[in-house]
Amino acid sequence: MSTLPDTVLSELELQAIELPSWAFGNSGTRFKVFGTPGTPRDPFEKIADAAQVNTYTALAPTVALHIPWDKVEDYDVLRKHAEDLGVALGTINSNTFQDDDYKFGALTHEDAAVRRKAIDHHFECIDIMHATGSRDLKIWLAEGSNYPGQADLRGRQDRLNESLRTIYERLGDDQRLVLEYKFFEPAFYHTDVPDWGTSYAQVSTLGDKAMVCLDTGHHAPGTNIEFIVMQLLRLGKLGSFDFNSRFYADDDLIVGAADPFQLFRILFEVARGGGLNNPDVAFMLDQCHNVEDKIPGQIRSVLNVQEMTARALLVDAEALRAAQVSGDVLAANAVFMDAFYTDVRPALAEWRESRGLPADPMAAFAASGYLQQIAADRVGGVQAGWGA
Ligand code: PSV
Ligand code: MN
Repeated sequence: MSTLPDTVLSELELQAIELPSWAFGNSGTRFKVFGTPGTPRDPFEKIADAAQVNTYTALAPTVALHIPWDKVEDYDVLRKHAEDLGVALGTINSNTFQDDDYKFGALTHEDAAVRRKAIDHHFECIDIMHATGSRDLKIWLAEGSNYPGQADLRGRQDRLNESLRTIYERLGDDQRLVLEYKFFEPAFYHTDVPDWGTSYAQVSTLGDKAMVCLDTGHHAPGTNIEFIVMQLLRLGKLGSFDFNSRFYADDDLIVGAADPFQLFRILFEVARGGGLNNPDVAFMLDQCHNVEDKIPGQIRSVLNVQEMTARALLVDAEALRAAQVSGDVLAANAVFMDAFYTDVRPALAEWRESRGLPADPMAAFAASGYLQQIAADRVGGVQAGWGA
């Protein structure tokens, strides 16, 4: 395929994928964190690196922050810094998973004082959102238990609802809350928000400004994630994606790396359900680059999303529908697979060039010397890590 249809290009032109600030810091496993020369030492340097991704792809105009990892004295200054680099500050992620008080829960804790502390943290996040101009507050809760009988499952669900309501009521008119689910980790027996159904049950009681966040790595192996995408879009409650890929657990690898076909299927359902370039559905990455360079890792990630979106948009909807209606199983599957197997890379390269972007953003970034420059410049200080 040498060119893509205008209908596809007009959708691709609007695509925006938010980058996680923490992807630019050092990260690793519980065994070892390998440092990289030039790793950012503060949120300003993380945003400078994120802006590089947008410069070479025009796909990543916003950067998500994690609080307290990205706390700064003055958020107006950080906001201005981002704008000067051609990007904006995006989703604010709360963090109730790294404080001793939260050992047995935060928003679900038995002790009202601990719940109050966790709620106050979210109030602080909302204050930051006002300063950064962010719309979304993303909440992921590391809450659960390890042993049967350890916790009162029902009571925790009730306290969670009460805490979320208190946070929700604090949101501004244009702000939203997105509640992320994850089936296990750090708790191994039960998790308080383990699945989309629980997130949906919780946010549905709050109101229109509360939505579900779907992190692609947060499902049991074999889960049909595109079915969940379809259902949440159908219910009007798919607020955002945390894109990444996984082989085993919550691996946080480059989106589309482990299973490009799954990413294609997800993006097909997004497009089918009206979720593409729909402001209600935020596309974000939630990844860590443990052994590869971080900026090229993010460039590769946004390109993977772009590529699979293009392929998903190539599905011949009429032919697919006709085959489905007539019960022609193999023809329907062939229409679907034809689009998946279409190599759109040459056409995308040509299209990028026509828009004044590099045909090959990975090569252009590598040739820019930016990585060598930051390795030379960022000497001294403490490199930021996942969690700092
Ligand atoms: C939890 O595993 C999670 O997916 C949440 O989105 C956190 O904010 C993020 O990872 C931290 O890396
Ligand atoms: Mn996530």
